[in-house]
Amino acid sequence: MLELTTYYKAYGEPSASPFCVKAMCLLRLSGQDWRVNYYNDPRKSPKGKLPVLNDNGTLIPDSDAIRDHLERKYDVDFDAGLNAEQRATSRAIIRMSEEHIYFAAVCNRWLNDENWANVRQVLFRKVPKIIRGVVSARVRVGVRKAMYAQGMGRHTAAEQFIRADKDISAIQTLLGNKPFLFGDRPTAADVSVVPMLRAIVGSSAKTALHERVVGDAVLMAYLERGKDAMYPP
Ligand SMILES: N[C@@H](CCC(=O)N[C@@H](CS)C(=O)NCC(=O)O)C(=O)O
Repeated sequence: MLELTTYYKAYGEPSASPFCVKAMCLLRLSGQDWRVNYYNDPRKSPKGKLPVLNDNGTLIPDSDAIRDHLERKYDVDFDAGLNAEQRATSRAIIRMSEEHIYFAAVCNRWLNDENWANVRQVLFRKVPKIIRGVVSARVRVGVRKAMYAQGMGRHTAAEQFIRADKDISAIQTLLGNKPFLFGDRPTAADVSVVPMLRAIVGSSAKTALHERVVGDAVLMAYLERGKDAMYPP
């Protein structure tokens, strides 16, 4: 049996982490039987992050490695039907989503003071109330340092928005009027993009980034379609 360790549900998503949701989508689309193991502390996982897939005792950390594993071991091709150029574009979309939009989303969620009270309440709900303030503040300091080191945290919220806005526009252009990024059915790029943008939709504060996604009916219809087609039932 395949078991996926992920963060708990939050903001209407099956996990607080878009990477965990992505891994759930990969598992659903793979057609394999799997179950979820909710856990909020990534420190003991092989790379100190979640998701982690346990395939009969073999641990596979990282959603990209989970994809490779499913494709190799279970003979799945998440980009079936795509030609070489489309596969290359897919890889670029995934990188833009996971290595750029993601960091704008993290800053929006964790570092925006308008969001913080809600984030602390939702993401730290399993932490006893008496230590919740201390624990959440410590984690937030870690996120701030990580975002500074990565680079996104060096920009103001307005600058972060300008950067993410261009990426979202690129996704909209690539999507056009199609149901999914490469046609009528979801492929690996949708598996990455949909949870990432839906994590922004879940932001409790009406930030510019949140409004950018929520305010676009075509994009919102795409995210809803993606949820129906890829999310765990
Ligand atoms: N490249 C990884 C990224 C996973 C990741 O960044 N997970 C975050 C949550 S969204 C995490 O567990 N962070 C914990 C930490 O950095 O301490 C993947 O694709 O799985």
